[in-house]
Amino acid sequence: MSPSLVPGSADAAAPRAGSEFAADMLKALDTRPRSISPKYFYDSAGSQLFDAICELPEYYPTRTEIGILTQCAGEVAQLAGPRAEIVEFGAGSLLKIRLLLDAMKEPARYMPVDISGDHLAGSAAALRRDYPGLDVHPVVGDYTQRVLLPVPRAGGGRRIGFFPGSTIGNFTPREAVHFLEVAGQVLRGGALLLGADLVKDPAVLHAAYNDSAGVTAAFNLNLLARANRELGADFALDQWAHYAFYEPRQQRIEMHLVSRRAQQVTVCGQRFDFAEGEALHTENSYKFTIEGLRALAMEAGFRPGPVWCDARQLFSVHWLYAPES
Ligand code: AVI
Repeated sequence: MSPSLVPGSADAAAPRAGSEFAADMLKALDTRPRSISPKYFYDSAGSQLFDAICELPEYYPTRTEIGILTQCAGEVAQLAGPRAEIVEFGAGSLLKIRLLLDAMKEPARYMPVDISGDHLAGSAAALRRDYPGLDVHPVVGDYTQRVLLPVPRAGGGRRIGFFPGSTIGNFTPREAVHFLEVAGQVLRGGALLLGADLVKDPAVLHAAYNDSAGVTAAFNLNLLARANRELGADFALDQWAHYAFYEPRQQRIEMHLVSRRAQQVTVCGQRFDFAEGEALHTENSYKFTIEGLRALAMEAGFRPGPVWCDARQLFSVHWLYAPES
């Protein structure tokens, strides 16, 4: 399931020179250093590639987080209390939300917030079928901005936010604090259950973003393939290299696409020169210490609660109390 980092729209056959993707790609190519938001990875091909990444032996975050959630679901249910209303930021993974719903006492409402209505409709239908007593209420919107949610139900319990997968690591620290501030307003008086990948041996991180099957490389290169499909671009994919490395000072994985030779590329009818070795920066994936993540949450007005980790300290799941007012 895609992490729904406010994904772009699905594939389109015709070039759409006026789209947000077009504007952001042209801006990225015109600026130095060249850099574009990772949200453009997630067209339908990119979302499928991301699902495949989550299954890779080297990509530990998904299965580690599922293991932690399986272990802590009972405690989370206690903290949440009866008749909780769950707000998931992104349409998310059905498996992860089911782990919580199965442990909770009479969960009252589930509100996934995602920019892609199609994505939401699919998961909502499956959950309605399996949890007949649950009010499944998808909300189409950009969860990094203030979204309008239905008023709390009469007699309902606490509002609990859910933001798994360490998608918070794909934001800049400033964007992360902004997201948490927005989430804090939505969850007022409730709490947020947040998944965050941890700082660790760089070799483990390196392998996770440079898998031997080349799926992460295909995921990165799909950005150029998407530009070819949607923007009438002419990126020759075999002339670009996937480059991912851990930058310890910033505690982040950086992903880039590096030009294998001097070349010219046309995007939306405009020409751009790339020197050999010149790069387009496509993603940051920040890693956190437990204290660092808690400090970030406090900056946005949350009060840190319990934290759960796996035995190898690869990944963390945080209970964060939202501001009261
Ligand atoms: C969605 N996000 C948390 C993933 C990550 O690990 O930063 C995206 C990803 N990029 C390469 N592999 C996975």
